[in-house]
Amino acid sequence: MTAPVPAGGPTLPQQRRLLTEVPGPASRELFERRQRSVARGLSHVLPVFVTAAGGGVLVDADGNSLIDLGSGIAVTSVGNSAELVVSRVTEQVAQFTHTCFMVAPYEGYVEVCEQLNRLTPGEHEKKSALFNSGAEAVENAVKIARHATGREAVVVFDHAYHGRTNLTMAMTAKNMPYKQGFGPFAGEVYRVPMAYPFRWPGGPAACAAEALDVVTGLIHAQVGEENVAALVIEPIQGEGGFVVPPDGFLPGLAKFCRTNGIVFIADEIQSGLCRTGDWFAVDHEGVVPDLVTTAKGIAGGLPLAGVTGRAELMDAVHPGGLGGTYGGNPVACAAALGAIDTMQKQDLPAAARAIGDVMLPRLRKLAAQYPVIGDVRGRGAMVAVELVRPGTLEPDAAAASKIAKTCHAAGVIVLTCGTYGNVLRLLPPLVIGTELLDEGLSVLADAFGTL
Ligand code: PLZ
Repeated sequence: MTAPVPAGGPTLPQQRRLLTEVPGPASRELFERRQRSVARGLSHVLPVFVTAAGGGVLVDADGNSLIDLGSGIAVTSVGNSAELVVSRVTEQVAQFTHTCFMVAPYEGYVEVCEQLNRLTPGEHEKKSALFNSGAEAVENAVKIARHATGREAVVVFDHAYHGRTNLTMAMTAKNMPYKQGFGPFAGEVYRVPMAYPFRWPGGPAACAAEALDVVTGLIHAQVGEENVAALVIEPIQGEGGFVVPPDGFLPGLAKFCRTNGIVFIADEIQSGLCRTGDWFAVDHEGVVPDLVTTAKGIAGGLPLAGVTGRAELMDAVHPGGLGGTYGGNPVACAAALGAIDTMQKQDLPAAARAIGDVMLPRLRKLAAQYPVIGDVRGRGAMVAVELVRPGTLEPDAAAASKIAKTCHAAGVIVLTCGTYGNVLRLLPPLVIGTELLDEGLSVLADAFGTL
């Protein structure tokens, strides 16, 4: 028997309520069907089948209401089925669903590009192009940089995540599960160390300057500055462990790129669109990238991604050189306009900062209590704890997985990440209520007590 399905969106009762174990019998039955029909290569954080979602909760097929501290991996920043997303999408879907922007254009696409040009850092003239997924945006940013510079090499970082297509697999650092068995990978991708304060051999205070020296030294010695088309970096790394580079590192890289004619690409797919308390994570230090990739939070859950940047770079590519059947689909553009409108009207950068002001002190208190927590880091509503064997840097992935499972069973969705799988990350919708957030954090705190 499936429970009656409530309507999703912001009117969904904002509560944690467990009617069955998690996952319950209805989800387990659906999971059996899933096992028979869906490929094994797709995995789940938590196999509950969702029937409604809104604000900070997901409701499953058994009627359980779970607190969402993951936002579908930083996507539903405006909340699931947010009011302005639903109204714009509903209007658009009744009007027309597809023309292909390359066949016959429509205003929504142009409007999303205008918004991205306005919101991304820098006062220079900008242009944008739209795609379907984050990986596709990264691929296109590299295409544009290569075309504009006439160079081939791409520099990426340890712990980087840029996607699952062939080029972006090559750019992604972690082998399992993303790359294992999927080679050969695209060439001309060079990896350099990331400024990772918690794990920097010389300690956090020396990290920015030393990492800059190492990175620029490696590029000079092993690639040659004049061969580098682009340097691609997540201003706060996502899948790789929510690594926050120390102040000075990103501005230093941007300067090095400027000096050497290298296109500086900020992959803001996870960190952008209000998540870290600014519109973009690079805003924190006033860094102005040449190109910015966006996806995830931009369209309230519909598939849309963008590349935005200096007009002269974006326009370097010949007509017809960029595109795709669905890129900038009109329904996805309508969703993006609703999402961006919501971010502005509800001042979601401020909401993200307020969430960080609740989460970080509580997590730091937990860290003082439980030595398994080696580091607490992040900004705004993009925050994580890294778990280690007490007193060492040895990653404790088992502890991270156990805590996540304990939270799931108690009705709170938390995600893990990190090259070593030992980081618990929190990415609540930016519209989550304070009480719900508090309750979610209490469940997490209790989970540490059961380790
Ligand atoms: N760049 C910084 O975070 C997507 C990946 C989930 P797509 N991160 C979630 C998974 O296991 O597939 C991501 C990102 C950064 C690029 C991407 C890729 O975005 O929309 O998943 O292609």
